[in-house]
Amino acid sequence: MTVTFVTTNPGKVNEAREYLAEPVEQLDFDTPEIQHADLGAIAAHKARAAYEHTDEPVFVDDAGLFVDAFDGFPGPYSSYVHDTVGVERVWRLTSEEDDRAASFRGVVAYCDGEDFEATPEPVDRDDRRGQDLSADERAAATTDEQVRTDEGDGEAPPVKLFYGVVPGEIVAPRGDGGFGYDPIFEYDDRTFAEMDPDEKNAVSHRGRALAKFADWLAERDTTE
Ligand code: ITT
Repeated sequence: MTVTFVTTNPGKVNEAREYLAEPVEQLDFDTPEIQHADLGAIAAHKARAAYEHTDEPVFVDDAGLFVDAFDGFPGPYSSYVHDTVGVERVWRLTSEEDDRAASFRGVVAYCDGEDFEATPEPVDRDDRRGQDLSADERAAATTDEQVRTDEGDGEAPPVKLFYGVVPGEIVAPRGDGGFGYDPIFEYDDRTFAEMDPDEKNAVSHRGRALAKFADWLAERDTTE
């Protein structure tokens, strides 16, 4: 089965192809994104919109850079900050802080209109909009889960979420590889931009989320 990765970002597609046994096709479509403090809610909404657009099995990815000294900013606003403030100035702002710790967080969200009968221990959040999750529920939503929302016209298809996190430190830009914030994110003495794609995948937020997604897809294929 071919899975379609709906994203405008070819860097993400290269990383996904390293992980998934299934052929991955990119659909370069700018899926509408809701504003939300929680990446999972953004990704679930994005996956459902992508599925409605294609009517095929799709996955999307939503990621962000969370700087500890700024209480997680830019986090879900990483794309906007990247395009406005820019990576160099994010580094300069962070360099004025004693604490330069940060993390990349990412969520892969999959939707194919099926009910995911084979999902191990799915959490069914029936009839609940991601936007209405309480703070406690959002805090709890850091494990892989199935999210179902009712968008009004009958039942919206469920979405399966896979989370990944990697801790690191913000440093002066180094390296030519990767994309986005990679040049200023250091993990184990190297920035992500100084790593090959497979090295980055082995430790990155996306790699961790994709590994879980790949396992789930493989298990689902064998149980169907
Ligand atoms: P989509 O079409 O998939 O949404 P995007 O590039 O807008 O592509 P996100 O909204 O998920 O993706 O990304 C938010 C920002 O974080 C954006 O500026 C990315 O370049 C950056 N980013 C995401 N993943 C990253 C990674 O692995 N390394 C460096 N920067 C990353």
